[in-house]
Order: sequence, then structure tokens, then C-alpha cells
Amino acid sequence: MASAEHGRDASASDRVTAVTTLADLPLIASGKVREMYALEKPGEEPGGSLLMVASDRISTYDAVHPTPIPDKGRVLTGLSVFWFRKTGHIVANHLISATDGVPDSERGRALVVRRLGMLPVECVVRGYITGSGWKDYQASGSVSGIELPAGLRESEQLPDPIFTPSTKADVGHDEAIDFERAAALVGDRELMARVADAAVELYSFAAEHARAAGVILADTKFEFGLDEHGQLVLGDEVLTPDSSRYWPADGYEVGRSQPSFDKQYVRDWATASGWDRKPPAPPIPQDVVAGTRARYIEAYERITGEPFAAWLARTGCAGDGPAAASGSPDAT
Ligand code: Q0Z
Repeated sequence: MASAEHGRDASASDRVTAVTTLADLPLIASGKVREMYALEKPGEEPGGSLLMVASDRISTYDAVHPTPIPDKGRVLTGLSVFWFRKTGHIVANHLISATDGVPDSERGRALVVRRLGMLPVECVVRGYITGSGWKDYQASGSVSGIELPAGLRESEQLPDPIFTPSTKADVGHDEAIDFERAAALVGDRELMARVADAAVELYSFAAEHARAAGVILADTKFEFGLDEHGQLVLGDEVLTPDSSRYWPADGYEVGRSQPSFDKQYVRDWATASGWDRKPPAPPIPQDVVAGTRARYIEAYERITGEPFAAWLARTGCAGDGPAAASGSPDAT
């Protein structure tokens, strides 16, 4: 991915790391805690590239706190890359690079990815009954049109993981839909079946890996797209704590809600503070920030089996100081 191809910055040197600053890039999407920028081939068609940047912002109860969690964006980006590299045998993915083409200021927290035509459904897989799935099950005995055994208790493992798609709501909450509605939205039932199979296989692979590291992957959400050749490609972030429910395996108990691996300190503190869970979310005290940061790093280290510092070193942001990037490794 040569920087000389980025016609937007003809005067830049050949070193991709020097090609641009973030402010030069057109912002094409922004979420509560991350941003997406166009890189080469601006336009809407698949085939160009994008820069996905994970911030250190954190949300609880759907509201973003004004206090960042240092390194959260880098942990999530490192985890996405870990899973992209481990699951390429199941389905192709959009990752191009975590180094080449990433602006110095965003190293470790950003990925260059292939631009896809995204499918208009969220591909949720559940291995445990919790959250909105638990609510739907209590009300109807089924989730996304899948009838479940009677007598399940909160947080119980399902006999087999289930594919429970939902709509992509612009504002507010995604709505659970059944497979047939998802297929109609996608416009291709056979493609939807391949997506569902890939999603369940990805979940099963990751859940087994996580369990061996003492972490339960209760559920997760994938987004897929089609590339410029019409090939199915896994996009977005994958199997991060923001797109998934990770629970510590020790202390897991059926019959109650489980603590979040990463966010529980913030939730506990926020609840004790008397916050009514309506925006604006309150600032987070520094001891809660430090504890939460440690949990994110622990999640990275447990799941990947390597020190978080290895990710920082590989992406050239170790130490994070003004001089840290020069002369650092450039491989991922
Ligand atoms: C991802 C999102 C984010 C806000 C669109 N490879 C791709 N090609 C085209 N579109 C997307 C992707 Cl991943 C795409 N989102 C979700 C990500 C900020 C929204 F970083 N929306």
C-alpha cells in the first residue's frame, strides 16, 4: 500500500508513516467511541481503503463518560488484529495493516482496512442467555425467532450457539430480527446463510480459545460486507470487549447477571455514585480509571498470551512519548 498512491498528499515523502495527519482525512463515520476516515480512493464504492480509529472513550449504560481510559483504544485494536489473524481460515477479513499507512499520532489504535459494501444487518452470536436475549427469552421463550429450551436461567450456556441478527439502527437500539427478515434485508438468502454459518464458526472458535484463558465469551457481534469482487469479508472490529460480552470464568454462576470483564469497576462506581444512568455520564475518578485500564490490559494479555507492551512495540508506539516512535519496529 504505497503512500505515493494517496493522491491527496502529492508532496509527502515515500515513507508511509509520514504521509499524513489525521486532520487531512475525510471523516466518513463516527460512533460513540471510534471514528472512520477515508484513505485512498475517496468515494462510496468498495475497493478503496479506510482508517478505523479506536478512541480511549468508554460508555456505560449507553452514555459516554467525559474521562478517557488510557490505552483502551490500543487494547481493542490489538485484540481485533489478534482475532483477524487467527480466524482468516474461517472467513476473509478487511484488515490491511496496523502499521503501513497509519499516521504516527494514531499508531496502535488504528487500522488500515479495505472498504466494503456493508451488509445492513448486525450479526450477533450468543452462546449464553443474557442481556436483550434474556429479556426476549423471558417474554417469549425465543430469541430472533429461535425457540429455546424451557427453564433456562439467566446467564446459562445454550446447548449450541445461536445466530440472532438485528437491524442496524441509526439512533437508539438495534431490533432483533429473525433469519428470514435478515435474509430479506440482505436480498440474498444463500449469502445470509453463509454469513450466519461464518458468524457461528467465528464465535465457537473464539469462545473455545477464550475459555482456555479463563474468560467466557458470552456473545459477540460481527459485521460483514462484500468487497469489489463480491466476495464475503468480515469487517469492523472483531471480538473486542466493546463488540462482545467477556466475563471472568472464575466466579461465573448461573442464575444472575455476570460482571463485565472490563467495565464492571466503572458500572459499580457509577451505580454507587447515584448517577441515574441518563446522559451526561459523570467523570470517572482516577482510581476507577486505573483499575479499568488494568482490566483492559489484562484482557489483552490473557486472550493473546503476550504482554500488551509487545503490541505497542510492534505498532511503534511503545512508551507513547514524543520521541518514542522514532526507530521503533515497523512490523505487524
Ligand atoms: C464500519 C463504524 C467506526 C463508526 C461502516 N471495511 C468497511 N467498509 C465500509 N464500511 C465500514 C467498514 Cl468496517 C463500516 N462501520 C461501523 C466504525 C466508526 C462506525 F470506526 N460503518
